[in-house]
Amino acid sequence: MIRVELEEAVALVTIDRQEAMNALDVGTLTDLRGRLSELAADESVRVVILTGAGEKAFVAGADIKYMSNLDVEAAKAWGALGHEAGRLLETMPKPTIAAINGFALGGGCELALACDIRYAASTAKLGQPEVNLGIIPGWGGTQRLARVCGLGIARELIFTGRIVGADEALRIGLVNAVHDPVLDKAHETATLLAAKSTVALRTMKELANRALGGDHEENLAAEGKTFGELFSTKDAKEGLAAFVEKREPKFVGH
Ligand code: DAK
Repeated sequence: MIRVELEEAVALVTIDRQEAMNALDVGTLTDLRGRLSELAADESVRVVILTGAGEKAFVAGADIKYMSNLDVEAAKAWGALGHEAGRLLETMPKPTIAAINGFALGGGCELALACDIRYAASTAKLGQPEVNLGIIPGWGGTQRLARVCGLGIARELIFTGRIVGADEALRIGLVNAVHDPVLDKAHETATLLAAKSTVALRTMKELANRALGGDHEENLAAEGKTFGELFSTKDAKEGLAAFVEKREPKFVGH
């Protein structure tokens, strides 16, 4: 089951399947994709936090019992469903924050990797142990772990399946901070971001998503063009004027 709680402009999405360490079966993942799609389109929601229910797990992966019976076609569809959820987190026009409250393994680590920011509780354990099941990370782990931690670290972690604790995750850049309770840290950042210009955040996210791919020259050109275009927005005028007038800006999102 997926719970969505709205508090002002922040949506807290909780994956709740505690009897299986919040592992994702078809129903839960389909539900998650649907809720993320709604939140992506909902302009009243400015920031999305993703977490797991209970104290033990964020998400302990894709459901291994379900996967043990898949044929090739079903496995491809299962991979596509996870990719869709990851792409929503990665591309929705607002920041996404993973609050990693315990095990984030396999598909769980991959969902966290698709978020813009990751915070971990000190008890968190992260990794891509798929190799121990004779399979590979199938929801973005072979790509996004390298983008977040660098290719050398990513290769070691996906080849060995080694699980890292919160402190090592912080050291290798897999998480942005370690904090207990982790949801407090996620809410603190979400509140900060919710007060910023939504059009500036959306535009930065789009550009940052291009940072490690495509043509560098073209990406810089896109930044330059978009930077100029933003000067037509009320938020840019307001932000610049507020600084000059020594007051707090009030952003309207366009
Ligand atoms: N799937 C299904 N059930 C799981 C599960 C999982 N990933 N993780 C935990 N559970 C279930 C356990 O089976 C147990 O259920 P019962 O036996 O009580 O019915 C219950 O949760 C409690 O777990 P434990 O008794 O094992 O609890 P412990 O505290 O002893 O251990 C643990 C916690 C998280 C260390 C352990 O449960 C564990 O190692 N779980 C598996 C972690 C894992 O290997 N995760 C990666 C899964 S692979 C692809 C698409 C997707 C993927 C790959 C390819 N393509 C289509 C190409 C994704 C792959 C994965 O995510």
